[in-house]
Amino acid sequence: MLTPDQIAEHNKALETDLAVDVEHLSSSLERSGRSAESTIAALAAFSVAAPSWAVGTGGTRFGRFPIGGEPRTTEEKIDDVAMLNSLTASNGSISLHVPWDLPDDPAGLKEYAVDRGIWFDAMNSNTFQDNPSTTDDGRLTYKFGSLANSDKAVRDVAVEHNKEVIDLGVELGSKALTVWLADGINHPGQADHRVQFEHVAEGLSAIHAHLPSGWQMYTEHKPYEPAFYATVNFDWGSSLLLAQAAGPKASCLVDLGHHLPNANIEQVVSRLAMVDRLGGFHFNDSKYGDDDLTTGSIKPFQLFLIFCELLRAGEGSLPELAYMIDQSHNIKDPLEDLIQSTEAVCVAYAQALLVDRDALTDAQEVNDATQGQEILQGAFRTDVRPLVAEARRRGGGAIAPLAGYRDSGYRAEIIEERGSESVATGL
Ligand code: RM4
Ligand code: MN
Ligand code: MN
Repeated sequence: MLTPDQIAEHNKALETDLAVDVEHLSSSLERSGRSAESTIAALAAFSVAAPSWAVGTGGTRFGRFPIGGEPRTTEEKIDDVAMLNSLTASNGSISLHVPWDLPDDPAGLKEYAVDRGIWFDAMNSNTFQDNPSTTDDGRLTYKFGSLANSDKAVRDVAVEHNKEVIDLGVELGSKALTVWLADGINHPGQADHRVQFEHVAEGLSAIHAHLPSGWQMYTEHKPYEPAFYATVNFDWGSSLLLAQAAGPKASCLVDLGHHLPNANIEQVVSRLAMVDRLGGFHFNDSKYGDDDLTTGSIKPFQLFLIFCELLRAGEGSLPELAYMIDQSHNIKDPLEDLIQSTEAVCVAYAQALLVDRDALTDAQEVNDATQGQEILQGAFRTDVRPLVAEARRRGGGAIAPLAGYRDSGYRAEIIEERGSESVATGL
């Protein structure tokens, strides 16, 4: 990770211009009664978790092209996230995926992370791949599902695995478990929708019973893939039913790529928040399906509207949810993609903070659709990047994190250290 001195050196050349830009934007916002300072303060307090499975290169079923220097261990993944956070000052945590991450010495790993200013966000279980240690040395398989499997022995090991992930999370200081299941049906007639749902509900409630106090559990829906005809937890409605069946500490996690085309995700967010079952996000962007593209690169307006709904739910402040990035970096340097995604999340958040919510409510009350749109567009079209950069600078990060990353030579350094052939665990 970059030292404060290195960051200061990078910032030195950019500080004067940034101050001018912030000043200019502040006065233009003030003219319409909005405050740059409060936006900067809110941004400075915001952090989005980095996924441990996305600091290596992603692949498709057609191929995978390792970038070089991919982390070989969870410690090296933490090093990458610490590097990212030293630049962005907004990625203070890592979300682990088990067994892709399976530390021998959890206490040592926790210390390693703490030393680098990183904490552990939600833990992710994995019952979408067979894992000899959890599937009884290969005798049992998740080929036909995990919590939904017709074989009780398989369902039991899947529950057991989730409990072990919680136990590991407790040792690391995490406070939540995210359950994304691949369970579903590939061929009509293969299994019964209702029976599968009931099995999953029962399994989730057994996992829920294992949650320590202060813990949360998130159900993450996805319409298809790897099951191509039906997925048990396929939409927010099923996710809500499953969270309700699991218990009071369960809520729904919205992965932005896990919706059928044209789904109104901001409305999904509104509904889940309304019933107090919105748990968190996996940020990414999507053109067709679970594309895991750079957040904000395809539908930035949607991202902005999602943040508007979040601020609506939190009455002007961001609710305390699990905010994570979940992406697959197939051709870009993963750290560069995470820098861009973090910037996009912060930009959308800042723009949403600029919405005059009282004026919007007034316009809605008199059915002034034109004015309602003006208010949203006015905020969305504001170039808030100086505020985001200023928040980063005040948090000890780089004014221009992408340039800072490129100038640092980090990738070349880790290729030297880890080799050009290393392949991180993940998909
Ligand atoms: C899934 C889903 C999960 C993630 C896996 C790797 O599509 O998004 O959140 O853990 O991919
Ligand atoms: Mn996800
Ligand atoms: Mn996904």
